[in-house]
Amino acid sequence: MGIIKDRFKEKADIVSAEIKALLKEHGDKKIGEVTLSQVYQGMRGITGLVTETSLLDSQDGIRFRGYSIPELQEKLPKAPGGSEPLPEGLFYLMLVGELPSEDDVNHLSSTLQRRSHVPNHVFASIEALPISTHPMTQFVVAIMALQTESQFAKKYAKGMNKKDYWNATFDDALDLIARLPRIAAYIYRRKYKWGEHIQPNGLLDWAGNFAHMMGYEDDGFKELMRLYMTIHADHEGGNVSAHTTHLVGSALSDPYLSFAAGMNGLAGPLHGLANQEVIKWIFELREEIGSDAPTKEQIEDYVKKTLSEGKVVPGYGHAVLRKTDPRFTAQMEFGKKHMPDDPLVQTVWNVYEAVPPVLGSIAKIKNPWPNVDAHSGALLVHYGMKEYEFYTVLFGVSRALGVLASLCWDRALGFPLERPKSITTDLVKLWLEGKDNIWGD
Ligand code: NMX
Ligand code: MLT
Repeated sequence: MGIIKDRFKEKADIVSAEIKALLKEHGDKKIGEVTLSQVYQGMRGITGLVTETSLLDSQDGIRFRGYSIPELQEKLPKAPGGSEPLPEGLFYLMLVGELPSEDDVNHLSSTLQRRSHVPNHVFASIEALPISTHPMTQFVVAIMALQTESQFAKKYAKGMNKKDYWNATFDDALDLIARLPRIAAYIYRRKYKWGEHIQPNGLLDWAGNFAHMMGYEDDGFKELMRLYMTIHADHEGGNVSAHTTHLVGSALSDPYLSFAAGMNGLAGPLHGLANQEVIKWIFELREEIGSDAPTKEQIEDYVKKTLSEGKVVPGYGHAVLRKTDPRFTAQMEFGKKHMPDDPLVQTVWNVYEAVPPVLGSIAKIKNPWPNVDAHSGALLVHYGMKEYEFYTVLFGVSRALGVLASLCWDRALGFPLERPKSITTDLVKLWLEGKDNIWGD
């Protein structure tokens, strides 16, 4: 790991010096104005965070260190015989800020293999939970149990110089990323495959080995996992899982504690749990109309029914995006290449035609287009993974790449405790009456 760690530190030192100079000269410049509505409505559009790993554009979608998803598919190293990017390569890109060579990615793959040992008490903690426990709860419990291994926590307890925080964070991030596939696969096999576990294959890449440990040997599924783990990895810093990991990390909680917190956010239905909700919604639609191939009209009626019951249409809408999510498009392309005749995948495409006009006709909905979660489940079902409650765990394993790379940057740049100001409605009323200045000290 030495080489990649050294490259990261070298880059971080340069950026750190740049930020110092930038703040010295421009620290007083205003970056925006905040309205009362923004304060009450989820802080939409308020720029308040720095996240180096990726940037989201409302029209074009996500770019990782400047690279779009099709560019990553072209430029990142692939597995032998494969055509999807290796997610290890994206991790390197987010961490170091440069595209990796094949050797860099092979080095990272074997480092992750070497560091993937999961202690027995983690499996025992999972086993202590009822089998009915939601996979995301099992996942978070396992991450918390693994916190016993945190090098950051141990070094901090002994007394660590703040200049060394980044180093221990880097080691914890690598260890966690190495171990998560084993933990996730264990939960999957425990809950859905009668506890028949599969040992890792040390010759495979990170995502290929994850597919193998879950029991999927199909090359198509392994390629899907490489694409899936790449496109779900990061979505700039304001989304719930990234922001939570960053916020908790800002208290110098170690990477295990911080990541577990982020995963609790990912488990919410408006965030990562939406991927299970989408496939559940489509299964219920098929059940209700008694057909595997609902027509556009039947889908439209079902959307209207969902809305009339006061529910959201899962997989559609976004807090930032205002166009079709390029992560949806990448999955659609994968579907066209590998399974164009699959009826469930075709239903996802019909839903894509039917939903936007309905949601677009409702004034309050800012984005009627699909997000990443609208497509992923159908591809997984195609390869036999029908257990949709598990889907958010896959999202979580991938999200580790982005949020933990960001945590390394947070520590290397010495970012402080995050603590925004809050106000009360009584104070707002006084301010509106001219009796108090809520923006004052
Ligand atoms: N179905 C029904 N209503 C919707 C939808 C939708 N798909 N999207 C937005 N709205 C409603 C929203 O609930 C809100 O209603 P109200 O004022 O009554 O509370 C109104 O439209 C305005 O919302 P927006 O400003 O357009 O969206 P916001 O930024 O608040 O929320 C989401 C973004 C993603 C939470 C929202 O679009 C949603 O709930 N979508 C469905 C769940 C989903 O797919 N989440 C996954 C997001 C991606 N991810 O993986 O994290
Ligand atoms: C994500 O990938 O985190 C989601 O699209 C949600 C977001 O960006 O707010």
